Amino acid sequence: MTLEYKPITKLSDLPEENLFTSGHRLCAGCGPAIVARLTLLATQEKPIVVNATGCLEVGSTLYPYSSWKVPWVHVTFENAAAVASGIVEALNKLASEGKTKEAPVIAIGGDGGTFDIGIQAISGALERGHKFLYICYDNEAYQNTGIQRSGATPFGAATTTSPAGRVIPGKQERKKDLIGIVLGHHIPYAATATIAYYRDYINKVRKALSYNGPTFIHVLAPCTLGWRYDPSKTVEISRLAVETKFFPIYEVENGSLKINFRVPKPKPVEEYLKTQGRFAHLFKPENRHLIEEIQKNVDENWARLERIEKAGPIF
Ligand SMILES: Cc1ncc(C[n+]2csc(CCOP(=O)(O)OP(=O)(O)O)c2C)c(N)n1
Ligand code: SF4
Ligand SMILES: [Mg+2]
Repeated sequence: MTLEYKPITKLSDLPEENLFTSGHRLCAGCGPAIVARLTLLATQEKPIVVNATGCLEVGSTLYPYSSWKVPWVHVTFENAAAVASGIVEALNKLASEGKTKEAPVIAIGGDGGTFDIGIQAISGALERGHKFLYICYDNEAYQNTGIQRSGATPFGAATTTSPAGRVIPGKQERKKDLIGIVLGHHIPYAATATIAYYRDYINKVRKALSYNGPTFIHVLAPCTLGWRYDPSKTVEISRLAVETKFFPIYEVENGSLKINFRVPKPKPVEEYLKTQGRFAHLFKPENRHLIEEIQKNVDENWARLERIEKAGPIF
């Protein structure tokens, strides 16, 4: 189902009823819970949601309860995109026979279910061109099973499978370029976002659902438990990720990249790192050079995005 793009400018433009209800068992201050709330506030028509295994699914649907006041399907860790594409085609067939209404279809999965385990199903669905929105809520580790590192965990972060200690100072590999991977499928819309900039995120969900093809949003969603910070700081940390250019906010429409927040006076990356226990070891004298390395990577990544933006459409 293709919806007309109606951006919001103020909170009162949103519906009063939230279709992701309170009473779930996600942690206080859980970033992914905020993603779910904002997503269901954004959709103009009731969507069908396909949810991969992970904190969001486990914490919002403890049998016999559910926080989702929309049709919602839990699928295995690896195949949210495959199930979503099947639902899209079933709806198309039924609608063509006048047996049901069309509905927007949204697949949502964590970084483990997206960057790593579900990537094959996502690639297939994007390549086949089904009209659905895939949202990756990125809390930068396999949080539900005990904070294991994923392909989305940033360089230097301590997790239970990249512990900071005598052997290594946290994760030794860089985060995958997820948007780069999905753009390899020449989809019409892909974007990054984070919860502090809720209007930007809501409008991106609306814009994505207005495209007649597969669309993708990668939304940074801080995790109080795995990132080790006070639950009251979730939004602040999500904003700092943007203000330090650690997590650039941009969108790519029909191959043209636009940086949505230019950050005229970026804060040093350590302002972001020091807010989280997972990076605490980087502040020891013997690891300070790693903060410089992270700053260099952040600056290089930003310069790369600016080059792509300036060069014009990439496909
Ligand atoms: C194929 C498979 N492997 C492992 C698991 C166990 N498992 C359940 S949730 C989860 C972590 C999910 O990580 P992510 O997708 O990042 O979501 P998060 O829990 O961080 O929200 C894992 C490993 C599983 N359910 N299925
Ligand atoms: S562990 Fe992290 S992602 Fe999971 S419910 Fe708690 S805050 Fe949310
Ligand atoms: Mg995760």
